[in-house]
Amino acid sequence: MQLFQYPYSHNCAKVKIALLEKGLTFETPTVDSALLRSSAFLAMNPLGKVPVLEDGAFAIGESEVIVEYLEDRYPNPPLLPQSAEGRARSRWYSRFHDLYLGPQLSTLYFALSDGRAGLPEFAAEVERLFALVALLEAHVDPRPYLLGEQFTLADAPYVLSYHFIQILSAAHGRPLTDAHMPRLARWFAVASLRPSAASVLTAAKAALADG
Ligand SMILES: N[C@@H](CCC(=O)N[C@@H](CS)C(=O)NCC(=O)O)C(=O)O
Repeated sequence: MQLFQYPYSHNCAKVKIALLEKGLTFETPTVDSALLRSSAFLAMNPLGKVPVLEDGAFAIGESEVIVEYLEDRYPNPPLLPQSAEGRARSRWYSRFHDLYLGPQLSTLYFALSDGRAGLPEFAAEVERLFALVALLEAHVDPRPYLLGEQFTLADAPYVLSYHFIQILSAAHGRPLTDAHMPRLARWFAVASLRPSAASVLTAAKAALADG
């Protein structure tokens, strides 16, 4: 199995965590812009974006589609709760991440990589990150994971994004620390100890340090 990816991408991190949690063996080829635009890659994902999972003759893109595929194809250990309500709650966290928090982090990340972090034009974007984090902080009640005792797909996307919340807010001059989000900090203190999370965080931090 191959996961085409960027090591510092929160979308790719989510899939890597799901693969590791399921004990699957996979390789993680890092893509470059030439590969993303190649006809072979576009045949796997016409959007020309990572992550893309290749599993034998089957290939698919979009992080949430991939983790749902993994759950269907390799159901043990499960990463979704049994109940319809639990599965819906898990998908709420995934959607909140993918549609709101993740894109906001990407906006602030691109400002940083373009050398525009902290400029006044991004003040409203930082404010929007604060609002999203406050909304999430008010909603969560980790016990110790977002849905209770089981680590699920609800938790997976937030592992790397929690780190990004801290480093990007600091880079833009308005650090969001554990003290601003104590419930999320409590969740991260437990979730980040999982081997899957620790491995993804280590790889992402090394890639970010390399520039
Ligand atoms: N909704 C997609 C987002 C994928 C995405 O934006 N991937 C970025 C990396 S995080 C990418 O491949 N960017 C390369 C490009 O757009 O050229 C998912 O969840 O997989």
